Amino acid sequence: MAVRITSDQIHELEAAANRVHERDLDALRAQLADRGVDTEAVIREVQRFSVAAPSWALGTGGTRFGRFPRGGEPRTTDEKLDDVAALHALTGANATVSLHVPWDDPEDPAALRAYADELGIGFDAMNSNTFQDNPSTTGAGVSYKFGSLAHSDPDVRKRALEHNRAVIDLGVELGSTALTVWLADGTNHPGQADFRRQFERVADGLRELHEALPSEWELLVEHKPYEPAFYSTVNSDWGSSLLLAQHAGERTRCLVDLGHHLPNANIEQVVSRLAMVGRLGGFHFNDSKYGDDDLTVGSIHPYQFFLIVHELVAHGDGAMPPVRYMIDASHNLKDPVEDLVQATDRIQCTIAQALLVDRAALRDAQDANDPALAEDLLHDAFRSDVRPLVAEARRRNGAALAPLAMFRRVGYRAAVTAERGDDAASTGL
Ligand code: RM4
Ligand code: MN
Ligand code: MN
Repeated sequence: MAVRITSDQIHELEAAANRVHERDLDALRAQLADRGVDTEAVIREVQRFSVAAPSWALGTGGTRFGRFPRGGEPRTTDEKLDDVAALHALTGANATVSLHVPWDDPEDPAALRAYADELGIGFDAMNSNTFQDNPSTTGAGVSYKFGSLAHSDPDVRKRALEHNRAVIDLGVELGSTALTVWLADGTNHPGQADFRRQFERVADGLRELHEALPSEWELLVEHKPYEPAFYSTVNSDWGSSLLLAQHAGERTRCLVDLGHHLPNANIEQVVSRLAMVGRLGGFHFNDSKYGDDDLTVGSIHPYQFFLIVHELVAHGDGAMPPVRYMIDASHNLKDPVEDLVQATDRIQCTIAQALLVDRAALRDAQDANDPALAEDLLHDAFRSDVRPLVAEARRRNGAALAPLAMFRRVGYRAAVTAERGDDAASTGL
């Protein structure tokens, strides 16, 4: 019997904490009212927001130097859904899961969908995997060692397209409406392949995929500058990604993984550009110090993350615009669910902070060429402690005031470890 966390249970366990919360909330409300902030609007927007959990990050991640699994990892996609349901109960903001195929390879998609429905979880973008050979998708005589959609061999390209189409078919059965394509295609050695021919093959492959999209579906292309390809990547940056999206068709948009930029890239400006031309498709939230570190979003560069969310809220005219929000992380040390709780909390807090920016005053300061004032307007919002507003949004959604503490209090990991065992291995990163 799966372990469930319920709103009633949370409510009961947090009864005593409510008084302190209300005191903090009243104090903050009074302060923000003086600044002319509509706190109810901020709470409502945080309540409305949801971010998909990555199915591939519910188990322990690893590096090429090792992996240190913990107990109670989900053994099946059903058990991954159980973990997402627990996460959603705690945060009120993870109503969907993003699957990765064939790491997730359900035998009975209708049954999986029915189970997700029962848990109140939906399916966000599907992810295809043509970066690993897998007998069930690659087949005999074909390998992605030298690429997939960019491969010189038409058979390999055909197989990669077939896999992507199969992922779309599975997504249709699950009620998803998007496919995210991240390719490892590239080169490790100068001269290994022709940049242009590789790019053209990928562009044509994506166009074929676009043609195969059901109505209501969109295709997301995700760029990444390096890894596993160490010399060149076909979809290496937002410019390449935009070219690919434009070539593929109008329902193809660019997905921005926050860890997929070379050091010091101005990601908030990338977001602004893509949004401006209607090609911003979604996000993979995470943070990084050096490369694609897949650390908790906001843990290394919280101000940069704030500036990104500020661009979004400005673009959405005071609301998070309707693109796809997903977390993409790898949990080598932390409990995966704990990290996802933290990531979701950081996103919720950053949305609340970005909503505090006085955008009319900012525009005036920009037009008056007053960079000091403009910066202070951002700084005032970023320095605000919005945690009581976020806790209130969660409380109103039936979730926890303090989700990490609640996760520990209900003993979720111990309970699932008793059920799933100490050495359960999850598929994924
Ligand atoms: C990649 C990229 C993709 C993810 C894989 C597992 O670096 O971020 O989004 O699907 O990792
Ligand atoms: Mn990603
Ligand atoms: Mn990545």
